[in-house]
Amino acid sequence: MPSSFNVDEIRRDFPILSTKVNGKPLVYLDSAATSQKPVQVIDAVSNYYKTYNANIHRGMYDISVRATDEFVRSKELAAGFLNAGSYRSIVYTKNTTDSINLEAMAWGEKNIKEGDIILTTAMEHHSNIVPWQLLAKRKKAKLEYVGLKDGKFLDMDDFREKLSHSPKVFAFAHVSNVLGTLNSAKDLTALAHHSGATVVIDGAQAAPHIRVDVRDIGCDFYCLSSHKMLGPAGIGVLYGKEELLEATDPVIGGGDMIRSVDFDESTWNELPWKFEAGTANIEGGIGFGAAIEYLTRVSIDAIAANDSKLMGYALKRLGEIHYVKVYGPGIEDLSRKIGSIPFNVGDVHPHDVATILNSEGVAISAGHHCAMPLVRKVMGQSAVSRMSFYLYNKQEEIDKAIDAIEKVSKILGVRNQ
Ligand code: 7TS
Repeated sequence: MPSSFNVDEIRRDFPILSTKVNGKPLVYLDSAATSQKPVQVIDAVSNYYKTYNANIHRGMYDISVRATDEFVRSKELAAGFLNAGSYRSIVYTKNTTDSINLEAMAWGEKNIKEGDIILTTAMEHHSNIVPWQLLAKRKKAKLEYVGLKDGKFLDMDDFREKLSHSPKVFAFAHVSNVLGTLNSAKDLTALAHHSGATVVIDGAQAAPHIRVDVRDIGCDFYCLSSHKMLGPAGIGVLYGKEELLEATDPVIGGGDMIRSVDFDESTWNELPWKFEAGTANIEGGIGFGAAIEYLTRVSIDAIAANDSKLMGYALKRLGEIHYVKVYGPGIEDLSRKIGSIPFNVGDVHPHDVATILNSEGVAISAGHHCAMPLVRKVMGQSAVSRMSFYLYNKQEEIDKAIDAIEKVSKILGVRNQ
């Protein structure tokens, strides 16, 4: 486990990074889709299965007590990581999608009425659009979107205008999974609160990369996925202010979420358990705890600094290729850009770009990135390529990606779009 930021040392913790693809070392530039996992996380999950696999909250024998303790400890780690104040604010879900849906169904069901305005933005992942569409349809509410300026940042004039109609809720991405745009969560939250809106933040692309302090931001709800921040898939967080979670009824009923059950009615367990019906993703929680310990040990600030260095280098190298078009914030906006670079290689279809890069061992993603309104309506593209970075990436991997992009031009010939 590295004590200070040393990418070679970090890379040794990630077994997959020494594998080969098509005979070439894997260059993994798709961490925005999911991150790779360090051996410390793999071992934490494996160790649970091998030495104390048991259901939790049963407490009658040693291994169940240990499993419960480790699971609760992971929530305490998550609460500390987000500066949430207490693990009572940390509801475990399957992922960011599940967190936003839970929020929209539980809080939204009670608080959104016919004619109310739900406000989100034009740079959202589908998981921060579709749950609100479903809620709006159920409640006959209106769904509105804050537009973008120059295809990069939220249009603050449009935001202020939309806030003047007093939306009930404002849901936005802390960081866009396509553009890499970092939204100023604290400022947006303050403005939305001033207009009386409840604030829900999709932190799927922010929490892995930057220090997130939910109490300093002041948001009401914050959502993230473990699998994008070194942890296992199948576990995510819905952070909620305790008083809001207390005032919200659960939407899924069953074991573990109750205090008592009678034939006619039931009473709910205390926070956060009242939102977690059924046997939990115990190994997921334990692995997520190990992931948070890893990120904390490396230091999230050091990770952010390294991300920014890689981002600057990649933007510079891509900017040198005349037939590559980069979208979203560029090198002049480095402090407001995190994780992802969307680009196109002339008029070559992004799927062909990704396929040729794959032949060189370079993994990038291509398509609409589950943000169709952004990619199609705002960026005017049917698809884009995207490279994304994380703490284990090196400058020389970006060089390999650039070489592979030049190979695309040699193989297919490229016309500027
Ligand atoms: N919100 C954002 C901003 C995301 O980037 C993603 C996943 C989600 C929500 C949903 O996360 P999940 O864990 O619930 O699936 N983004 C991506 C991506 O860009 N490529 O694959 C998944």
